[in-house]
Amino acid sequence: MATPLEMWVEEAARLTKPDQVMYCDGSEAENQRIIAEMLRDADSNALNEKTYPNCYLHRSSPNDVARTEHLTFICAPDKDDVGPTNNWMDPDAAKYKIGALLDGAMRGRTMYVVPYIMGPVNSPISRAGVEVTDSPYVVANMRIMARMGKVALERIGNSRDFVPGLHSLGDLDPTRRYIAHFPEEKLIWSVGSGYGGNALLGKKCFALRIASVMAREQGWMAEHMLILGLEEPDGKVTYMGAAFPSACGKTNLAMMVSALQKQGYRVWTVGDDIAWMKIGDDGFLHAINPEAGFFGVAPGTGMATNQNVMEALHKNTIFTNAAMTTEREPWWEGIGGAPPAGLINWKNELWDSSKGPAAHPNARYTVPAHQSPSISPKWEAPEGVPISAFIFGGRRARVAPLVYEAFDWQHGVFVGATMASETTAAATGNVGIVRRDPMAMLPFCGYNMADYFQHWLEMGKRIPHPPKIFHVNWFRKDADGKFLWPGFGDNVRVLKWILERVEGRGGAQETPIGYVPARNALTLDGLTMRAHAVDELLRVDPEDWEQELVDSKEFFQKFGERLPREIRDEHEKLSGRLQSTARVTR
Ligand code: O2Y
Ligand code: MN
Repeated sequence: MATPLEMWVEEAARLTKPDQVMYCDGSEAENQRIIAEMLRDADSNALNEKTYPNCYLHRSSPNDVARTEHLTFICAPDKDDVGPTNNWMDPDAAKYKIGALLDGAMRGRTMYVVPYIMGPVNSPISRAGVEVTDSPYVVANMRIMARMGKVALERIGNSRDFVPGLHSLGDLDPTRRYIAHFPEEKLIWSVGSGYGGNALLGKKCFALRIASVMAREQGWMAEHMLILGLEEPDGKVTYMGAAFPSACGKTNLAMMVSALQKQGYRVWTVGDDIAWMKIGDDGFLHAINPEAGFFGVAPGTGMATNQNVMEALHKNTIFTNAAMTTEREPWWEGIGGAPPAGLINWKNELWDSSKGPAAHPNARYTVPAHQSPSISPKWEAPEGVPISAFIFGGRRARVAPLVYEAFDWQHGVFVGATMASETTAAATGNVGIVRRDPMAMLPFCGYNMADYFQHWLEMGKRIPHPPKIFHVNWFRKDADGKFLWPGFGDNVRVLKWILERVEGRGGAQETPIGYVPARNALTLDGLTMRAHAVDELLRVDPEDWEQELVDSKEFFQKFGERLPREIRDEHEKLSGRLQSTARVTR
């Protein structure tokens, strides 16, 4: 008798009509065959075997270089369940429309069946998925990003307990590209893209969009959060989850080399992008990293910004849309040094400066997480790590201070729900535009975000020892437009204050928006910062926050009556606190 997995694969094959179907076991021998298949295409190269053993460079189609939010759909019967911040399609209409594109899409190709586990193999928090794909590049990446093959097949066995995902490159035409999620069926269909989040279905599609729906139904949390451990001089490690919109240095924070390492404060990486969290028997929220690798942005990454990842990248890594030197080594802007002569750019052309950046700005590396020197000894702990603090963040030139702590869980949910960041896309002229991105989940929540806020509020009532909630902003600028805070490894100074607050000993001062560090409560030794700059970093300007309230109210209005009452209450409370501060200072 066929298993549910085999039956689903047969159904997918009936639709897409591949020449052959190959079940992946995840072995090294199989991986070498898949890589050989990948290299048969002109768009992939093996890199320097001496300096980058087992590393490859893949060039995607130039029209397929990033996730495509406008082509990403949540397909639920009721549009209101999907909410105003997602694209909606009726499930039957989606099956009809996208089914037509998938019909025969794998003719002449191999369908690879990739069973995988998101999370440590023996963790009760982990979940299984199966991706069928016609892209060997996707298989090779999935093998790095998830626990793939035999282990997953064994876990799934005869059960129907897996999230199926059907992926085909199609013809890579953006007008025939769809990334569709069916939350009722817990099913993913993706066609027309071979890139990143669109094609590696375990990542954003399963681990966030579908998992966020499962988490709400089952009482846990699937969040767009890095997970780090901060070790103190006595060896105790405190774990924190942090959510940032893109371009806020999330990977660098997760893999930071601490500026306070000599004083005994060290940062350990558990995950760089996604956290799945359940309430443990000890009453703490326990987090696992569902992924096994990092799919990080290469440009801007160098020894000065992320030494750990740079050390990790020298073996077993797939680079996507990076440039390549004459030595067959990967190269990108920000790796350090001037572009070497003879560079081949991401489009496979001999590069010169008239051609723009040599690497695509969204060029990526896919690297096994365990290769990072910063990887936590607990990163595969089946029970996960207990989370003591959540950190929300954004890129704000003015409004948000360096760090503040929410008054309580409900206020913290409001802080997350009002998260916003300023855009950095200089190429399009869109610099400094404020974008709301609640909990950094706007593109990744698989259901109505108003209900998502409600889920956060409900979880707060259920967690006996909830994490304290903080907000950080590494990007505040002075009147001359210069960054006030050095960032990178010095961000550990802020983590140290957060840790001290968790332990009930950090000095704090109350403001209308929450608690900021008291004067001298931040460890700044070794930094040459003027007292004025520190004051400026921590300043809360009531006028800026009044404007912020206007802006967030406008955003919340999208959700109409569905917005939880508690969020409205927090909005009013903040407004009241700002007004009384204004009265006192006037
Ligand atoms: O453009 C893509 O497909 C990748 S997006 C991505 C990759 C790794 C981690 N996070 C993200 C994101 O967009 O949040
Ligand atoms: Mn992400």
